[in-house]
Amino acid sequence: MQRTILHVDLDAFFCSVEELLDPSLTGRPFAVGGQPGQRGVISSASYAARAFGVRSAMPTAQALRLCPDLVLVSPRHGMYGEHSERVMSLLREAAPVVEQLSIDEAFLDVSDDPRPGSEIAAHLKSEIRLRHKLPTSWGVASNKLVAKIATEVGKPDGLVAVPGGREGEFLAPLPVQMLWGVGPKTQQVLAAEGIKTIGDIARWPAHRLQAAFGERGPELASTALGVDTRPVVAEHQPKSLSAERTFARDIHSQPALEAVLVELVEEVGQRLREHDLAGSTVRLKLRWSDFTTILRQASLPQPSSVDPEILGVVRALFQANWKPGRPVRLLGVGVSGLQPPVRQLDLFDRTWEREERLLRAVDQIRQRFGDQSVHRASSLRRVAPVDGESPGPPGDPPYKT
Ligand code: DCP
Ligand code: MG
Repeated sequence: MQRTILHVDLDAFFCSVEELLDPSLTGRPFAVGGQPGQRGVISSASYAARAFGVRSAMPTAQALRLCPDLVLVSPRHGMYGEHSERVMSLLREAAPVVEQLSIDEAFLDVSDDPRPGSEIAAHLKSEIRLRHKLPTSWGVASNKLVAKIATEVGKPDGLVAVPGGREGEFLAPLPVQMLWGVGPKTQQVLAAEGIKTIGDIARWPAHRLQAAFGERGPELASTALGVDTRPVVAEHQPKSLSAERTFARDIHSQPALEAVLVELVEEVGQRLREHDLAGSTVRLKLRWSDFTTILRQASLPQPSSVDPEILGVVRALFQANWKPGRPVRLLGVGVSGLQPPVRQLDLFDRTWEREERLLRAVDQIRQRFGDQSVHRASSLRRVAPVDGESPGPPGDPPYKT
């Protein structure tokens, strides 16, 4: 099946964010970068500055020689990170598979969407412009290689769609350095052979490519024709994972509330293990019946994805903050400080290993039969969430039935 891959890159990203905060910069030659006296370099150049030859990674002193009126803005990285995160979450809401490549660049696989890729890209482009006031360029193609080059070709504020089957034709007139993997060295070898465009590579006999580039030859030939089978791979690196329940009716029984905590920990623990992550900080969210909400957090002794370890901290937070008899409307459990799990196994104590094996088996069963199939005995006292299915157990009256 032919895939539909979108590539997006924000235009002059750091500069565009600066323009948001100081609209007087718009249209002017300016750049975000370090001071020339401190051997600063340019991070991002506005398109007006690029007309003078100013580019990213250029020493600021050189940029000022090219464009004496260049306005220099000091970088504010925290802010760029926040804007990037907003745009990336918009993309993640819109597409099932999003692979973020850098602070301002991502691939989206929208093959399952029946709409044409260019329509999806145009929609997202205007959403980002409308909601986040930032300009983007888009490439649409049947693979990552061609989509990324299409973005480059259309910059700034572009949208270039390459119809399936016409990848080679699209690439042919472009300079060889636009191909991934063609650095200055390869470019030199190609130039010596009179090869300047991607089409020149495609036309070159296979045996000559092989002679010049060895085993890279065939790869270069297929790349020049616009062939690329790499999948778009969503990075599974959330910042935190959480789960919460709002109750149909407020709950004031401690055992019932603690049973919900067990369920929430199981849910979060399962997702941690799915992502192959461990968390170092545990958060409890508790909303009283009058809607006042408290958030309390504590650190784990070591990063963990093991339910009983997380539950131990959650329970302690709950017991320290819950006021006996006071009705609760919502409970939530979150884990942050996520990182790949590192468990230094004590060679003589394999209990954690056993526990992890058990949890993984439970996760697999849940995947096959649905979430409600396996619970630890202690959480079998079920509580009905607002959007839940079954009412609470008998003997614990405050649930809506
Ligand atoms: N960046 C940097 N140093 C570099 C290259 C980039 O600090 N050598 C930062 C600043 C850029 C951001 O990363 O704003 C994104 O890089 P891009 O290569 O996408 O460059 P721009 O977004 O600035 O411009 P373009 O419109 O070409 O994408
Ligand atoms: Mg960019």
